[in-house]
Amino acid sequence: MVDAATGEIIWGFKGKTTHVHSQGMVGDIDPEYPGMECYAGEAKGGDQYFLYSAVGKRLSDKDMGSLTPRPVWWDADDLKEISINNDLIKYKGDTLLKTEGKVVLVADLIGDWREEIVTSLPGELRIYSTNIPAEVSKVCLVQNRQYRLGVANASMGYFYPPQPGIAKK
Ligand SMILES: [Ca+2]
Ligand SMILES: [Ca+2]
Repeated sequence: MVDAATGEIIWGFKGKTTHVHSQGMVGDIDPEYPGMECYAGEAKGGDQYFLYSAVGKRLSDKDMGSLTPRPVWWDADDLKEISINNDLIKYKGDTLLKTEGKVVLVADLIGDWREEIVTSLPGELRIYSTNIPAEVSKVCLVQNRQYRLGVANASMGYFYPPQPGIAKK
């Protein structure tokens, strides 16, 4: 974790690593720890996994089942669910959805603040959208410039889920 303004390292893993995969996951998945959790794992000969709280507490060293879990706002609470392979799960909880095909995009396409999951199958592009009613109304995420750039970037090769920016105070 690096201070974006100065480049100063705030926290990190101090042990030896082999090849930490360039993708991981950042999202608020665990209500016990404020803010967004961070996950990564090793590929190419390494077997370590890292789940940290926003302030750098190591929460787990277990494999989540993918080097590229995708955080998704799916149900109606503030926490993100996680798309891992073809399961959409709540962290430490239930499976909410099973998808088919390769996940190629997670984005708020339809316009409330929950996100759709787009998958690719032979001859088919499929969009999964939540059917869980929300009791809170929020501005759709693509109104946020940083998020919109993230969605656009997802069409250019490696897919990294978009994150909304935070207004500067
Ligand atoms: Ca959290
Ligand atoms: Ca949620």
